[in-house]
Amino acid sequence: MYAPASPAPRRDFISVTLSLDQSDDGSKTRRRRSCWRTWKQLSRLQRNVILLFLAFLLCCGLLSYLSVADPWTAPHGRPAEEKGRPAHPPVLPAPRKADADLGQGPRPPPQKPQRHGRRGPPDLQIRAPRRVAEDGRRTDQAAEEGLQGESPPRTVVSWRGAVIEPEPGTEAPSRKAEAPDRPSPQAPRIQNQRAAPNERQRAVIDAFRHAWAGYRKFAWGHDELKPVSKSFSEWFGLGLTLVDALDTMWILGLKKEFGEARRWVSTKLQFQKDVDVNLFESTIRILGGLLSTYHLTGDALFLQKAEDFGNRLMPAFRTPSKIPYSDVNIGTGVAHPPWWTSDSTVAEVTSIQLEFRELSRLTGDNKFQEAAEEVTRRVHDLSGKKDGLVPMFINTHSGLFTHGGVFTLGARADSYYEYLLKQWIQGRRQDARLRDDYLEAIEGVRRHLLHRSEPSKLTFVGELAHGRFSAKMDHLVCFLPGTLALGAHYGLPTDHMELARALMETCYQMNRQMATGLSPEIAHFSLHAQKDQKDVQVKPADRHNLLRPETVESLFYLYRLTGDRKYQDWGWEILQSFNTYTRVPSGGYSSISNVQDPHNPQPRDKMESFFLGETLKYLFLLFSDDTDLLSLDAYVFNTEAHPLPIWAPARTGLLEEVTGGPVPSARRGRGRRVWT
Ligand code: DMJ
Repeated sequence: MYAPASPAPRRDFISVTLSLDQSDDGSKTRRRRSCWRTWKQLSRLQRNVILLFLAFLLCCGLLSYLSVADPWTAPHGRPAEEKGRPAHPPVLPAPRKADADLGQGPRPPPQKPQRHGRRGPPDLQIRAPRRVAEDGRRTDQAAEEGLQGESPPRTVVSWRGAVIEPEPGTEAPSRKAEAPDRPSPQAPRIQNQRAAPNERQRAVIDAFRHAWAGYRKFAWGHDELKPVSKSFSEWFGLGLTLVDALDTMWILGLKKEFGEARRWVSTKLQFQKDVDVNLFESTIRILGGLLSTYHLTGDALFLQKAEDFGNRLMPAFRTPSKIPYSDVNIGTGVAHPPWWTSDSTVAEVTSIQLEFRELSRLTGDNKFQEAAEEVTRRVHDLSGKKDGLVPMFINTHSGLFTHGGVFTLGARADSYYEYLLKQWIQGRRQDARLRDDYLEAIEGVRRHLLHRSEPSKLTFVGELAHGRFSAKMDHLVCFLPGTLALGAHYGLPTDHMELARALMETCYQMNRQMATGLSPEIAHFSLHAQKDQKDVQVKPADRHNLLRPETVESLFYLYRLTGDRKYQDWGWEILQSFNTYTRVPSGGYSSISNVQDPHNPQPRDKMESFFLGETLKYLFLLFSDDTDLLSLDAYVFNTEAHPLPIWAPARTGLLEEVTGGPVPSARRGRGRRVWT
């Protein structure tokens, strides 16, 4: 107990002595009285300091709770009024003169490189990375020296802390990975036999070029462009936008841009870096981007990089439960969960399988596939689901769901459902468990999450928290119409296609009913008809738009699989809105803070890598009438829009790709096929 020697004098320092009193009999009452006496004996300064410290702890606890409970505790605000769109809406900051020249190759932005800032939802933010290691610098230098030949540097790294020693799993890519340096069977069709781009596709190419110009001038080789401040931000320090955009450039036919980016990958992209990466985000964007670019180009460089990167992610799976940690240091091989929890996000651990499975198929090294599929197996067996719907968190020690009772198809759960279907398709529809889990989940959605709004009766997918329905739908959920349509194309119930159409209309209205024509991050739907109230309501905290792809992604699937041109028209409207409200004249596009104010959409000064990797790619494909361009019978898109081949029947060999699967009737096009 605290025992002051004399009546507490005022001091300019704190001295608290805690000792266990041997004579204390341990009675709670005595302890409480003694604590109170002790408290009274403290000086005011001492009490204030202690109170301040407790308040600080309380704030930390509250913040941490909010980051988990955020979706459920969004402040209720009056729906903002929708204003008419001005004929000449305000543009984002005007370009500077110096922006003109693009021919001289990328110039470094006029600022010091930033340290790796953390990005993403607050609950994914992790500790600041350590310095780039000495050996990392040497590796970079080595890469520079090897520039002429453009052969990727063959570095040997270690997973044992700072000790550098060879280990088979982290050596330069295996012979198998180096071997297939020919274009995949699909690649020539994409590069040489496609029709000239139509007018709308040319508009997408123009948008891409504009976005790329900003990235090239102000953020070259960095993760993300900050188009308004003409600078960049780092997340992993791996040229995220560039890698995410590689296959889009190839598909759009931007050879010059692609060549320049390829050279950067060859000479600058190094994974021997002391940096933490998020397993999911880096898998879908970097690993997925490298694998799909390899498939489209046949260029072994991309497979070598993919294998190197995949190896560096593997320590994430070394957990007691085999459920991977959220983060892994690709230089030291140390993996860990976020500092405040040992949980991982369910969507994150279940949306890396397409990429890891494909990496195994290409390299012949099963460890990637085994690690990822073990997660699928364990999640399949888990209790705590509600009619196929999964909670949002899973513990890396116990392997069990945590924070149960909350069910959403939005953030933290979304791509779990997407990857059930897509893994089933990728594996030639052999694994019935994946299909059945998917079917059960869609029935769970119907039973618990599907409602209709008033007055227009829009079908939407809400959320369920401990038995209470919330009429709230993330824009992220707009991946679902496309996924449902894809499932129906592969013979799943036809009512999935009906639901897809209904949800597609809703996602379109989430854009259409905003004054800018762009969806908010989260929409709330009116459940009861009220005078002058629209179906889609937005709370002040939710009215931002991050240039996300989900609506146009689903429009692509719906058009490709139904041929209904209204979906192209809807996508065209959205592209116009991006151009009107998010295009920064000096280069790039910016996410905005207020989709309801066309006079001041408030640019947030950030161009997410998925705008190039996904949004513009899906728009380009949506406007194409060529169903052979990345045919849905030959490719499955990962959740970052990177196309990966559907596997061929085993007898045709590992490196062959399927161009239609075991198809009973229509091999391609829009015909519906049924098989199980
Ligand atoms: C992308 O990184 C992926 O589509 C992911 O599945 C969800 N979030 C973004 C796009 O909104």
